[in-house]
Amino acid sequence: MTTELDSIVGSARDAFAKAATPADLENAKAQFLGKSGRVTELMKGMAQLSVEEKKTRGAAINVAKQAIESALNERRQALADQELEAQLKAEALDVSLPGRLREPGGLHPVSLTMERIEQIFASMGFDVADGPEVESDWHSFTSLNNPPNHPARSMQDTFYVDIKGDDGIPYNLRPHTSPMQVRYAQAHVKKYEGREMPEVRVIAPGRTYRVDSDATHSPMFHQCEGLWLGENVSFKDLKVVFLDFCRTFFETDDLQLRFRPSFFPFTEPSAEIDIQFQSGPLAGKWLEVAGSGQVHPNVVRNMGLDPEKFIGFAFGMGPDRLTMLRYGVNDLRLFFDGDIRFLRQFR
Ligand code: 2NL
Repeated sequence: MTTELDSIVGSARDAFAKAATPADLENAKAQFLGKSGRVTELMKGMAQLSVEEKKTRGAAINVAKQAIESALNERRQALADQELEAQLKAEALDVSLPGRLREPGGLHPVSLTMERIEQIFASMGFDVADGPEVESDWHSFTSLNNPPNHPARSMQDTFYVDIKGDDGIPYNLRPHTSPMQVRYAQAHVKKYEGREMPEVRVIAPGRTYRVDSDATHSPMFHQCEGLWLGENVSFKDLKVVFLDFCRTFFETDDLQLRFRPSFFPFTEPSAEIDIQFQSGPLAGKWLEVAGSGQVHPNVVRNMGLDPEKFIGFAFGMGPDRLTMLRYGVNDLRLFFDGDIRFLRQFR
């Protein structure tokens, strides 16, 4: 008798131990404690026994039943622990893993220069004008006193697109930002229609294009032009404005300016502007930083102004070159390679 119960308890323990999942375990439980489980069957078999026999037999079956239940609970707990452990392992957060570093971004060095130029000229009362990079032939050349087939056009040889303007001449990628100054001046004149217009004072920063590519020339480069037209604006004003700009831009008063006679179709007279630092790594060398001149009467007229009344100056400079000078960069192409190791130095 005892051996039979012992063997049932033993096989229950074996069955529970073999159950690999809670579902397996519940199935195994049914084989012993379920409606037609082996323990339940033993209880049913007690019906014919005498009261005395029922007592001892019942007690023995109960001991066996409790042993099976406690084996069951033990196994349930073990499986639950096992499951929890697997889950913890799977969902583990490794708090020792270093975070993914998101470095702060920054402006491109040439953009820093552009913003700096805009801010300095704005402080001198210049408007900042922004406009199309694909231009009509009239805006890029003819309005600037550079008619079709004029040899001076080769100074600003640029790229053309497959779209023709009203004049039958293809649109171009602007070789300078002067067309924007012509646009700005025309719009400014219109705004003052019928009223006295005091002056035009504007800079035009932006991307420009020319057929040129080496260590100091890129087919796409930046330019910032300036224009100041009024009733009595002279070369003296150009000198003051440009010297003030250079000293603020390079953060030094230890700087000389030199105007060297030159030629541009849109100015007469024309001059290259050179600067020389009196101290620092670039001291003693004349560095060309801009072209300039008194705006040609034809150009003033093309802006919708009377050249007998309005006179002034214009200049054009290269922010790429200014950036090279300010930071000591020796190859222009570094600005356009997009190498993060170079660019992050300006952050
Ligand atoms: C250069 C030469 C220059 C101008 C740009 C200009 C603009 C208008 C009218 C007259 Cl709207 N002139 N711009 C004048 C002289 C020189 O730039 O090679 N710069 C890097």
